[in-house]
Amino acid sequence: KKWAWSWPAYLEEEKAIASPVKLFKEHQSFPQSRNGFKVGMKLEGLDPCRPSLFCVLSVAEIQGYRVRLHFDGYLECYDFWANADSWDLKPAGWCEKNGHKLLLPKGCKEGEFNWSMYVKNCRGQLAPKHLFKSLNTSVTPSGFRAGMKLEAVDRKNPSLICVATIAAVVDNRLLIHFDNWDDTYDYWCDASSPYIHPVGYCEEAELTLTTPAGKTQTKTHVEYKHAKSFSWEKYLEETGTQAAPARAFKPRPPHGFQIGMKLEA
Ligand code: MLY
Repeated sequence: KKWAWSWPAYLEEEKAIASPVKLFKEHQSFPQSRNGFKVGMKLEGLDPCRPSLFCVLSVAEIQGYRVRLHFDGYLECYDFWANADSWDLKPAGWCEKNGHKLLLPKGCKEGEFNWSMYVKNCRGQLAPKHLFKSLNTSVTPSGFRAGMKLEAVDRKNPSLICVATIAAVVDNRLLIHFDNWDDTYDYWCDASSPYIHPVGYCEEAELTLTTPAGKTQTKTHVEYKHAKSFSWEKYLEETGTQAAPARAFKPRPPHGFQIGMKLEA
């Protein structure tokens, strides 16, 4: 006999209740709720595996409020899902306007790419500007400025907190760059991100601060990690830079977690 799985039977068996529908927002409840994007529309967006690099993308699939995005000219295995209102999605032309590099569709030559020609040639359609929520909401300036120094988590090596610089600021998003490292480690994050800390945080938290790799490149970051000689005060003076002011960092409520606590993840 075939046994068909069903929610009502399952809930009864488990003596469980379904989360009440009224607790969900419209875009969570209705699969047909539209986010405005359509399959085939083209846009610019951040590569989640390289979160400092904007790329030419096409909408490949839509599921409720989420969209699957495809890198033009690349294999489907790189496709990724994003929320329709994500800051990481931008209309065509945004990078040029804001002075950021755009990864072109595979095969396109630098300097020969032009959005209007491109969509015409592939009979595509640009995603219209009004679909991008992050462009249409005003933000209160965060106090962070390009050039300021801070301590930031290296997302490729997430156990490291390192000496870093704000390379760019747009809205309340910061482009984080690691001093004396190439830009493959760079990433955009929110001003309220737990990845970033004010100068002096590691010392206060008794954590090891990973200091900038030496200019000679003879020492690895591991050796520098144990270098006792690094001083923020000296470094800021030497580089003629400024620390990001502590007041720009938003306090977060205490989380209550303690070492050893069990949970499901
Ligand atoms: N294993 C890598 C770690 C690089 C860390 C870079 N961060 C600090 C930006 C290496 O030694 O090359």
